[in-house]
Amino acid sequence: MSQQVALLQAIRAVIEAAPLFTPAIPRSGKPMSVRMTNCGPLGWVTDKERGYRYQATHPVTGKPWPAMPLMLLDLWEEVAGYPHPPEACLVNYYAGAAKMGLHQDRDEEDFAAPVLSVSLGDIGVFRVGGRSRRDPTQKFDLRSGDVFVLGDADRLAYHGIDRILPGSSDLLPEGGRFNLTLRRVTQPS
Ligand code: MD3
Ligand code: FE
Repeated sequence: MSQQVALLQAIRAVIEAAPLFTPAIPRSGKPMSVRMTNCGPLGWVTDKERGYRYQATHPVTGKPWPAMPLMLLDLWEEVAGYPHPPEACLVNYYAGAAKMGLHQDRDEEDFAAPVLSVSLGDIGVFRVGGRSRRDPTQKFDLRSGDVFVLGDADRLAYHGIDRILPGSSDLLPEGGRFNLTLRRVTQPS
C-alpha cells in the first residue's frame, strides 16, 4: 500500500510536468475516453492526422517527456527479465465510463521485450484473448497494485478494458484508475 502511494506521488509529478491529454483515433479523429501522458525518453501518442506512434515530446506542450521515476526502472529490472531498460511509460487514466477497446500492442519495433503493466486505483475489468481478434476472450479484474509482465505468447494477445468499477479503491481521492505500461520501443543496438 505504501509503495502504491509512493508510485502515485511520482505519477502525479509526471502529470504536473506533462499534463494528461485526450488522444484521438487515427483518420476519424474521434476522441478516446481514456486520457494519457507518458514519461521516459519516448511516449505513445495518437491523433487524427498522424496516427499511432512514439515520439520524444508531449503533443500539446511540445516539451520532452519527464524522466521515468526510479521506482519504475527498478521494478522493470526486478521483474521484466529483459536486459535493457524500458524507453516509454504510458500513463492511462480512466474516469467514469472510460474504456479501451480490444487491440494488440504493435507500435513497438521490439516484440522480444515484454510489456510491464501496473494498476493503481479503481478495478479495471480487463479482457484478454489470443493473437487473432476472433479468438475467445476471458475477463478478469485488474486491482490496485497488480503488476503483470506480458511477454512471449501474451505479447501480441488482443486485450482491452471493458470498464472500471467506480468506488472500488480508496487510493485516488478523485476516483478512477491509472494504468502504467512500461515498454521497450526500439531494438537495442
Ligand atoms: C496483454 N492498457 O495501454 S494494461 C495499453 O489497463 C493497454 O490501461 C490497458 O492495453 C490498461 O495498451 C491494459 C495490461 C496489458 C498491457 C499490455 C498487454 C495487457 C497486455 C500486451 C499484450 C497482452
Ligand atoms: Fe494495450
